[in-house]
Amino acid sequence: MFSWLTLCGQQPVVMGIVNVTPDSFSDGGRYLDADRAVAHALTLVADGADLLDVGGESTRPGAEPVSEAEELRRVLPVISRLAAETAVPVSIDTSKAAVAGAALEAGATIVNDVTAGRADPDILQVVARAGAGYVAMHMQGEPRTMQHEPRYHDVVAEVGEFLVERLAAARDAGITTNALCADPGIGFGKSVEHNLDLLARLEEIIARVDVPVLVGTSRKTFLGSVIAEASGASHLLAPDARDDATLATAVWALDRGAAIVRVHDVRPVADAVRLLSMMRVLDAKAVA
Ligand code: PMM
Repeated sequence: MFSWLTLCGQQPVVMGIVNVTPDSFSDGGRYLDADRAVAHALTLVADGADLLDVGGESTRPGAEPVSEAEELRRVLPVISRLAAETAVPVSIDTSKAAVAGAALEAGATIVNDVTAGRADPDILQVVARAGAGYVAMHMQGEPRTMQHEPRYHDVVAEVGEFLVERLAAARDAGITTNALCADPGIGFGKSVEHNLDLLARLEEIIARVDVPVLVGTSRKTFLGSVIAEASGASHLLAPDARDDATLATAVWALDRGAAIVRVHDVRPVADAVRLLSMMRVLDAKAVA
């Protein structure tokens, strides 16, 4: 039975991203071949990743859906090899119940669902039956259109409400509370200001959902926008030039209480987690 408490109860953890896709926004096409994807994943573990998130369908803004057969063809060989070759838990980034089921049989122990069970509600029973971990993420709209004028009255309140409702649906389907994790879905149907508000008021979301919270800012467009505006640049930085900004937001999220950060460039974030954990111990001693 998977438990997030066992994985991140003591200190926060770093989820390394393994995209086996031709079109992800920052690393599309680099690890489409299973050998390359596995080699990359093992490098992330050596860099300090505590878990690996394997995805076969891009969720970048404007992305077209991928068939179940194609998604399975991309992810299954990578998951079965990683389950055999590393000790860290493997998560499958999918919204399809059949892909989740096959990935769990191949050795994954977590399902990361960017639709929080809305795209294919059977996914919740699949997770419950397997005793797997589950990440429920907030998204407004769907990847093809989600960045066309996202609107909220109060983004933090609405994302919090959505997550509470989807976690209840997951519990109703039989997923235990210890197996649940929530994610505000940075960049999924949100403007730059919405993303910054969610980070600034992350503690409100964490207090509301009462399960570990995962935050994924890695290389996302809003970071490029903030840096371009601050530096007066006329164009966005390329995604893999956003790793310093990713580190800053990961440290912010961890300091506010995030339990899991999902990143492409693992090493600096893993170092930051170690340092933050040491500082927390010293801080607690100084107060006592
Ligand atoms: N972001 C992406 C994909 N999957 N899953 C969760 N839970 N949270 C995220 O923020 C998230 C995700 C998009 O980034 P990628 O294309 O670089 O993987």
